[in-house]
Amino acid sequence: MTDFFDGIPAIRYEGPDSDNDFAFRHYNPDEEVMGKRMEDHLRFAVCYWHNFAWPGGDPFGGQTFLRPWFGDTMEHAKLKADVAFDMFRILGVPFFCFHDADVRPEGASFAENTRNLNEIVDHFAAHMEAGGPQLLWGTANLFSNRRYMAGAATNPDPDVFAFAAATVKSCMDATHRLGGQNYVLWGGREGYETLLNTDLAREAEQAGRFLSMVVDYKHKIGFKGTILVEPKPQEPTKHQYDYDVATVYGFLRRFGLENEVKMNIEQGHAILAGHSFEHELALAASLGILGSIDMNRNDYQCGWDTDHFPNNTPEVALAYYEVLRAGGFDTGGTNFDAKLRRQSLDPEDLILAHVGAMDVCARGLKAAAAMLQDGRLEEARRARYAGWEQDAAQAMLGSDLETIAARVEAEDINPQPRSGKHEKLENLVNRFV
Ligand code: XUL
Ligand code: CO
Repeated sequence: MTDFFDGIPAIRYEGPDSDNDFAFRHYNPDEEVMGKRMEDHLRFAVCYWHNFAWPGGDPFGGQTFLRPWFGDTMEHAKLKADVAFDMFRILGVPFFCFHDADVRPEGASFAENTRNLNEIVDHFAAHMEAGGPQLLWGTANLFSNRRYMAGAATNPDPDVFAFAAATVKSCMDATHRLGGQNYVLWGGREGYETLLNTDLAREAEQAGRFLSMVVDYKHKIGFKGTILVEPKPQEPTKHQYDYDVATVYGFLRRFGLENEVKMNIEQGHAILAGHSFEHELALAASLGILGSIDMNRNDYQCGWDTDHFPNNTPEVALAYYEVLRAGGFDTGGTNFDAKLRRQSLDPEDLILAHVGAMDVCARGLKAAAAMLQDGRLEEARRARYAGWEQDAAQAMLGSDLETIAARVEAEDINPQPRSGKHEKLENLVNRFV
């Protein structure tokens, strides 16, 4: 144990009437919701990068956080890991997530990067065996280093493709070794800044081959976790290829990967793409590719990827409604890809941010479960399509335009519009959130 969080107790559930900042009011890991423990529904994960690697900079100012583990040596990296596992224990989270670049110093070569990564992976394994959380997912940072400024898999330089492929291999090995439940690919700079220098067809082929190799390697090493792609429409590039769930699904179909890869859907990315979070979740569920979620919102006025912790129960409730409707998480979970505001300097700020976020998610989950158990929303949806349950309607789908036209004429079919009951359904939702 380090002394970074000295004086901060392990967080426990004390119920909604508690006045203790360092307690959960709603997140009660053992409480059953729809026959399953809350912890097993939500599967919370703390992310390494925003909490332990981000120095607090913004486009107008540099570092604000002064952390004792900031530095480029393996000793710094191990101290960082020790503090991270202290925080995981205080919060009682079952999972964490990391990129290679969050956890190890940057080496002078691929070989040195891999040596550094493997040494930290051993250090993680010791913490995990001593009762630390499990790994929800691992991933490679293929966007921060200057070598990736024109992309990784989609780079015009084949040596960058090679370096990225080798790096992903090393990160999949690390994830496999730690028993990770998923492996994530977010295409950080897979997109373009200007069409004037970009060959769209070539870059899509490169990205397709790259993802196919990732899937092949997963099977080769016997990794049982899920490969997840995380969509985002822009930032850092002007246009990212993995724009949203629909776009990525088309890409997966094109390369025959739709049964191999699922989605890691982030609330803030959904909104940047002009969708709601629940839209992206419902669409992924309808396509059979809902994998995991990054539960972090953006500031609605600034319209950028600000990675705030969630604090809006009604929004979160609609998201978990889609997750529960889809049968809940399998290998996925709720990762907080969220960061403090840069004035939040104190160690306790890291803890309180997660306590609030976990409570908001717990409230959202309970509201979602209550809506589902109440059943009126699903009954209204079923009733709206009830006509399609009739034999004639089903037969029509296997028919043709001429036959349908003849039936419309013979039976004098003349449809009468019916209310969609939009406001009634919103009022119903508001009784639960
Ligand atoms: C970037 C983002 C990433 C991915 C992992 O917006 O969300 O942190 O979650 O690379
Ligand atoms: Co994310």
